[in-house]
Amino acid sequence: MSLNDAVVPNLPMDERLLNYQKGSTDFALEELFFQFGRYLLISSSRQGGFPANLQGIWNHLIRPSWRSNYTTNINLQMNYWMALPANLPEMNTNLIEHIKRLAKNGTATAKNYYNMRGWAVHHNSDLWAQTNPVGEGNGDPKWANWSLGSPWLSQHLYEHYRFTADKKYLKEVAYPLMKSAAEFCIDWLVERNGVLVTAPSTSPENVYLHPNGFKGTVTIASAMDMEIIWDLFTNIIEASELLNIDHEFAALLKEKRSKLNPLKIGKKGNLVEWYDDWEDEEPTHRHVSHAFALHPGRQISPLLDSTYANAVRKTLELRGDGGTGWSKAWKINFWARLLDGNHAYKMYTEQLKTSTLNNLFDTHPPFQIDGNFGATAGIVEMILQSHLTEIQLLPALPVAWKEGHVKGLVARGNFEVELWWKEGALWKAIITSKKGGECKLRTDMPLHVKGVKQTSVNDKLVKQGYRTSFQTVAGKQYEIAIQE
Ligand code: FUC
Repeated sequence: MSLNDAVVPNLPMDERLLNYQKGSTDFALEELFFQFGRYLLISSSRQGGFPANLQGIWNHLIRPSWRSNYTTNINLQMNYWMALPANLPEMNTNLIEHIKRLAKNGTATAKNYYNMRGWAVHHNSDLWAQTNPVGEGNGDPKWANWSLGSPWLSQHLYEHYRFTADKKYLKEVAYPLMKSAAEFCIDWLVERNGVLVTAPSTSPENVYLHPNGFKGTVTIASAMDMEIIWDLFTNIIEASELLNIDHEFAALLKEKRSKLNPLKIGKKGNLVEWYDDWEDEEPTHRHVSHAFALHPGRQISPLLDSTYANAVRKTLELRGDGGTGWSKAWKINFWARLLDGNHAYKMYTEQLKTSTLNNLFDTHPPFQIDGNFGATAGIVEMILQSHLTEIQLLPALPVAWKEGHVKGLVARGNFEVELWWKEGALWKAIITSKKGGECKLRTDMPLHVKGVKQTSVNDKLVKQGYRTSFQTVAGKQYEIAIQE
């Protein structure tokens, strides 16, 4: 990646960071932090080993913070968001292998704790793939009793397919594990007033103020629960169509999905986090779990429905731009998904200014590696998105990055993307099709694909309103130019 032809200042890193924190521009540092995230995953998730944990391989303490474990209500997942779009699929295999181990242990947990089918994973895990509820019987339920690790981790199983387009893997590895996680969810859901809810339910680590005067953490049907289950069911329905298998199960999931307690919009225009529109004890709480549907989910997008997208935007505004290192990193991704490049960039600069140590490690505080990985994923989201049905080129480019070039990013469908931009707008792109198939692009301007028949839909009133599609052949490169 290169931004604005940045020149590397001849200064040690601590001085560069200090200058940046005081307001100097350093686009080379912004590039470096992105590459550093990739380097950290290459170093801490070598193929054949374990997934990167809270401190990666850099923990130096005998009793590290949070035991340097795997926290599954955001942190483990954040570590791997960038693996596929930043072209490190080999590193992702450690996560997939660990999910297999979790599914094995989690089957016993689902059976022994709840007498349910499928596999369950709770809020903390470790090298031994622990899956049972944590807290030794007296942990605060806001973390100890969060039980939807298996559907969330199943998203990573499906995303591995979406990026690699490897149907054999989907059929043999991902699908059976996803289906088993869905069985747990089906058993976990209960019907109340004609809709399906989770009970008990929490919204990771947050506390609500009930109008009756008590503080609570346990509710039913938190928005995040509904969104995670929607995500898994949607992925399985899609996978069953792709593989042409298991149509009856897909039909059951369609029915269940349509009965999930609907997402609501609150009195402040916010997306409601709890069963009802209750206030938060800490309005700027670091977790923004109910925005899962925006990222890493794909249920809410300004390109799908502006009402819900505006509600998440309001929620993010109410939560504010503060938070721990990983919280800021998540917010880069959220704002990029809202197609607001300037706000995403603001979060990126905040990350570097207030949540980064002199050696460029993220700090919660203390040091926690997830913020590095989450920020790296956020940069990709600013430049390339493909979570909906199209590949979006420069969906959230900030004004500050006037010129740039990036290569080697990957879009779902297994398309490798190289692109250039000038004066804040796309100038040229080269797409390498790794698996063939239709390539569908979304941009802010009309495109011309050299040498192939293309179809175009142009709507300049909508952001990313130009849609161009063409058939590709595996192994071929396609040059995309801007239509003058
Ligand atoms: C979750 C977060 C904390 C911390 C810990 C490792 O519990 O709420 O902020 O990141 O994981």
